Amino acid sequence: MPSAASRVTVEIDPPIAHLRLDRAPKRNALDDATVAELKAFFTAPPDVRAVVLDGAGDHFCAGLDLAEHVARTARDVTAHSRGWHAAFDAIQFGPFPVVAVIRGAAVGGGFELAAAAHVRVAERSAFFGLPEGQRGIFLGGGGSVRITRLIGTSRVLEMMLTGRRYSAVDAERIGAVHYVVDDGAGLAFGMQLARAIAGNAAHSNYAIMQALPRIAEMTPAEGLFAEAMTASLMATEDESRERIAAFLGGKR
Ligand code: 1HE
Repeated sequence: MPSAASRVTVEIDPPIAHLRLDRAPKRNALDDATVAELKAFFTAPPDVRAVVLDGAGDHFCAGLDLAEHVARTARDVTAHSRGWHAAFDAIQFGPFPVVAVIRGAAVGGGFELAAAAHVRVAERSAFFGLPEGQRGIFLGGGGSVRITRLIGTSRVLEMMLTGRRYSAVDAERIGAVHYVVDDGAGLAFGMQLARAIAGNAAHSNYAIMQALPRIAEMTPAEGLFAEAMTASLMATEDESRERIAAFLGGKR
């Protein structure tokens, strides 16, 4: 049953939820209402095992709603940025993996939003840019942390200075997206990936999305210890034993 919210449409087809930024006339620019709806979804999630996130119309997301931003004071901008951090953290470190399907623009905050997802599928029309320098602003939705980790600080710096846009194919080359598919094929492919993800043990998916990025920030010694602890917690779940036994019993 589809349920329409004002900015984000949620459609549940168990075990997958399909979230769609639904503000095509403004190219799905992220105003406060949209970010609040995204955060609300991920902090009080329905009983699903994976999410597909895309945008209505020809563009995934035009980033920050610039019309809302013009009158903000320095203090407002800090609070706004921290609000985005909380919302995008709720996505990255939420209850289930998120597959972003990107067509057209994923620029500024739109790229930052895509970077908070766990798997990124780009249709050939997709392009990625960070026009903050052109607008006289800066990243504020976690891009300094997440996008730099995806493609490296040097590339982010160069994109921001020169206004360079990466095509879908180039985005895959530099590690910004995992897949490039034909125009119009993204949602079906994203759903297929989400169903594969949902077929994993939920506790493993949770550990993969929660532990891996944190371990990546640890010293090697800390990381190896955290990895061993995570491994022991995962492997001793009843479901893990059942899955391993099923494999050994010939089930593929
Ligand atoms: C917007 C926004 C927006 C479009 N805020 N209203 N983001 C940007 O600098 C990107 C700005 N947008 C664009 O570059 C283009 O709109 C697109 C390449 C995404 C799409 O182009 P196009 O030709 O299909 O659409 P358009 O004609 O540019 O825009 C259609 C409408 O959406 C128009 O409004 P209208 O009332 O005149 O019809 C635009 O004003 C509106 N619109 N993008 C507000 N972003 C927390 S820090 C994050 C920092 C950033 O994200 S900086 C990057 C901001």
